[in-house]
Amino acid sequence: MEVNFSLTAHWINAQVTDAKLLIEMGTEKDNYLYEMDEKTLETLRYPIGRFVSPERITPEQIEDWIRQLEAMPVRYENLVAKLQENQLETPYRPGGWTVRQLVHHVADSHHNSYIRFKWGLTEENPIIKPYDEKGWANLPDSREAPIQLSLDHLRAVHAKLVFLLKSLSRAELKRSFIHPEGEVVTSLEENIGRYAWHGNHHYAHIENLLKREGWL
Ligand code: NI
Repeated sequence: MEVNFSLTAHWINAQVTDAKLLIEMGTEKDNYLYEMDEKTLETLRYPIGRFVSPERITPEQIEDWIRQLEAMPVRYENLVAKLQENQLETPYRPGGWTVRQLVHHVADSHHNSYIRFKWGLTEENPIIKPYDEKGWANLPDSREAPIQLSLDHLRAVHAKLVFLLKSLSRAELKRSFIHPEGEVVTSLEENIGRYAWHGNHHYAHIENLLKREGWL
């Protein structure tokens, strides 16, 4: 992946490889090549760690995840609704998505997740349809559209999703779907946790950027 963007430097070129992030930066006077180590990159990418499903998922855990999903749209709204255009166009890390792309991505991703819950509830172990996240994030509605569209979208999708999830029986929560990559079976209850994590994960990307920039 290669992304070009300008900050205070004259130009910056960031390349993410599997293990490290290479940043070339040019100012009026000098050019720099900065190699970010694997640990720093991992922390920037996974500020709250990767999702790990608990070995045993309790009803209390599920309730807590649902509460997190319920509160999420307002938390996002409070975090980003007042940001200026230049702030929305700032990548959360060198070579990463901008705040605008992150907000649109969360709405798109949770829209897909809502559909996966419905597939899982109405079909026997359906194989879900993955989507190209990076491709979607580079479509015009992710790169350029006002974030309010996705904040509204997220509010509607989460309201409907939470309504559905609160109505599910223990047996329905144990239903599952299959991801075609590696044929991984995911239960609906685990998927609730995954998307609570996913919302918090991207929220932390934005919050940490705002803190670093002194914008909070
Ligand atoms: Ni994501």
